[in-house]
Amino acid sequence: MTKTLLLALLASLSTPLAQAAGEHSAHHASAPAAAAADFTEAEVKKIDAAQAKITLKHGEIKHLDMPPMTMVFGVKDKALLAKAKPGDKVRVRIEKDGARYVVTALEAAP
Ligand SMILES: [Cu+2]
Repeated sequence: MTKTLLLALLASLSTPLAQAAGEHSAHHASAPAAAAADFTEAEVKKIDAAQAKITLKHGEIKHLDMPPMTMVFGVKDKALLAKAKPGDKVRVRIEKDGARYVVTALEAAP
């Protein structure tokens, strides 16, 4: 009984939030969805395959409101690390995953 009430309460609380999120994305529907995670120019500084980490000197990441800097990222898939080596100029897609930033795509710079 208590559990049911709690679930009902949670459901009623989360519904307005979900609607707000839906309206928010609808509001920005005119911009391409990919704009939320555009590719960012970067230079590979260091690769740590064992830890699935990559150090990048990246350009401005507009969708994350981050200025250019050198920092360490996690990677979504370790296989991405095989595509690059230190010194390479690359383009990466960076996305926020909870409290950390992860590289979800990586390709050689054109
Ligand atoms: Cu950064």
